Amino acid sequence: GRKAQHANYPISLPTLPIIGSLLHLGNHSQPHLLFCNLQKKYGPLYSLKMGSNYMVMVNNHEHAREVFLKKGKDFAGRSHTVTTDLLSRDGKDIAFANYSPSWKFHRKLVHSALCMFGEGALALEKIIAAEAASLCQTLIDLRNQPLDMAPELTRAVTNVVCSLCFNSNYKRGDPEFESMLRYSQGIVDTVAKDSLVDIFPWLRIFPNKDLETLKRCVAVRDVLLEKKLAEHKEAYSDNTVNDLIDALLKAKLNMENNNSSTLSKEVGLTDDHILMTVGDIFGAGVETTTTVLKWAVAYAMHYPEVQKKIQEEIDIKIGFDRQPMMSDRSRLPYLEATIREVLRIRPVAPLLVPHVALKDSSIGKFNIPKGARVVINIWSLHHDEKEWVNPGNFDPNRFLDDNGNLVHTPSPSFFPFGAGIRVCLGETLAKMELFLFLAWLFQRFTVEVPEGHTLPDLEGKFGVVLQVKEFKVKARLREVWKDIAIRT
Ligand code: HEM
Ligand code: PLO
Repeated sequence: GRKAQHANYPISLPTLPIIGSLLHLGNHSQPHLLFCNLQKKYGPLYSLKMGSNYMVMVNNHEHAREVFLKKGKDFAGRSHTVTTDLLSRDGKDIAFANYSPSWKFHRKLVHSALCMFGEGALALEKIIAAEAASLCQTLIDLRNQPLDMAPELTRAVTNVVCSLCFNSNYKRGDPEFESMLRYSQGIVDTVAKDSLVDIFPWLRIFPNKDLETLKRCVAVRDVLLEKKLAEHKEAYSDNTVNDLIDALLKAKLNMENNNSSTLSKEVGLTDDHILMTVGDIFGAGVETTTTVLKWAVAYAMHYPEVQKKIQEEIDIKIGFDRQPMMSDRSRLPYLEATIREVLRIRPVAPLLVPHVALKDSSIGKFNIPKGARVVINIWSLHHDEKEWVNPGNFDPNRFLDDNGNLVHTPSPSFFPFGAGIRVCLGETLAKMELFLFLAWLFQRFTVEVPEGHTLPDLEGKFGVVLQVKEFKVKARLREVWKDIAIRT
C-alpha cells in the first residue's frame, strides 16, 4: 500500500481542474506541448490528479530510461479505459492489455510470427515492393492534379498489413477494402480526436456522438475480422502457415491438442484473443506507418534541399535501372537520417500509451505509488534543448557525422518506438516499410506544392497518433523517368 505521509512523491500540480480547461481553450489544446511547457515551472517529473487517476508525467530521458528499462517490469502495466475496452474487448489484445501471462503469451506469439515473415524477409520485401510500385503508378496516373496523398499511402500500407495478417490483397476500389479504410479512419477520428478520453483522462469532454461512431466502426471492423477468422479456420491446414491468423490458429490448436488445459485457461487463447490481436496489429500497423510517411512527404516539401540530397544519394547508389532493396539500406545513410529526423521531430505517439505502475516503485529520487499512470512525454525527450541543438529545426544532418555516415546515436533522448517490455512490436517492419516506400517515391518523384496551394501545416494534431493536417501535393515525375518506361 501507500506510505502516504512520508513518501517522497513527485511535485503535484496545484491547479488541477485548470489543466482540463486549458486543453479545451485556445491554442494550448495540444497536451504534449502543454505538458512539455509545464516542466519550466515544475521540473521534469511532476504529477497531477485527474478524477481518481493519479498521473505521473515524465519529461526527460534519464527518467524515461528508468521506466522503460531499469524498472521496466514495475511499469509495464496498462489500465482499463472505456474506449480501449471497447476497441479490444476488455484488453484481449496486446497494446491495451495489462501485464499478464496472457499478454506475455500473445506478444511472444506475434513476435515470433513477425520474425518468421521477416526471415522470409524476401517475401515481405516483395510485398512492400509490389505496393510501392502500385503507389508510384497511381501517382503517375494522377500526377497532373493536386493530390491528397493520404488515401494512397494508407492503401499501400494497409495492403502490406493485409498480406501479413490475412494473406490477402486488395485492388483499388474493392468495396471490402474501402469499408476497411472507412472504419479505421472512424476509429482514429473518435478514439484519437479530443476524445482519447480516458486513455488520457484530462480530456474529459467526450461527446456521445463520438462514442456512437466508435462503437459503429468497431462493429464493422469486428464483422470483417470474424469473417477472416472463419475463412481461415475453414482453410486451415497444419503444415502451411501463410499469415498471422494461421500462426495464431496453429498455436490455439497445439494448445488444445496438448491438453494443457491449465495453460490455456491461464493464457486464454480464445477466438476473441485472436480477433483482437489481429485488430491491434492491423490498427498499429496502418495508422503509425502511414502517419510517418505523410510527415516525411510534408517535410520534403518544406525542405527541397533535403529532398534533393536524398535523390542525389539514390541516383548515385541505386540509379535508375533497378528498384530500391532492403540491402541498399546501409548505402543510403542520408535517407536513413531523414527518417530518424522525422521520427524525432514529430514522434508518432508523443505521449505513448500510458504505462501503469504494477507495484510501489520509484523514478529518480521520487516514490511512485502502485497504480499510478505513468505518461512518458516523448515530445519532451525529442525536443530537449540539453540534448539537441535547436530541437525545433528539421535537420537530418544531426544523425550523420562529418563523413556523412550515420552516428550510432547523437543523443540518448530518442525513443520513437519506446523501449523495454512494452517496446513497439512492429519496429522492424515499420522501418522496412518507411525505407522502401520513401526510396521508391524519391527515386521517381519530386514532391512540391501545387500551384495555388500552400505548404503543409507542420504543427500536427494530437490524438492516439500525432496526425498531419490534410495537404495537397504535386508529385512530379523526375526528368530521367519521363523517358524510361516504369519498371515494376
Ligand atoms: C506499441 C511506435 C509501427 C505494433 C508502440 C509504442 C510506440 C510505437 C511508441 C508504445 C510503446 C509504449 O507504450 O511504451 C511505433 C511507430 C511505428 C510503429 C513510430 C511506425 C513508424 C508499428 C507496426 C506495428 C506495431 C507496423 C505492427 C506490426 C505495435 C504494438 C504495440 C506497439 C502491437 C503495443 C505493444 C505493447 O503494448 O506491448 N509502437 N509503432 N507498431 N506497436 Fe508500434
Ligand atoms: C488505430 C486505429 C485502429 O482502428 C485501432 C488501433 C489499434 C492499435 C493502436 C492504434 C489504433 C493506434 C496506435 C497505437 C496502436 C497500438 C500501439 C500504437 C496506439 C487505435 C502506438 C503508437 O502506441
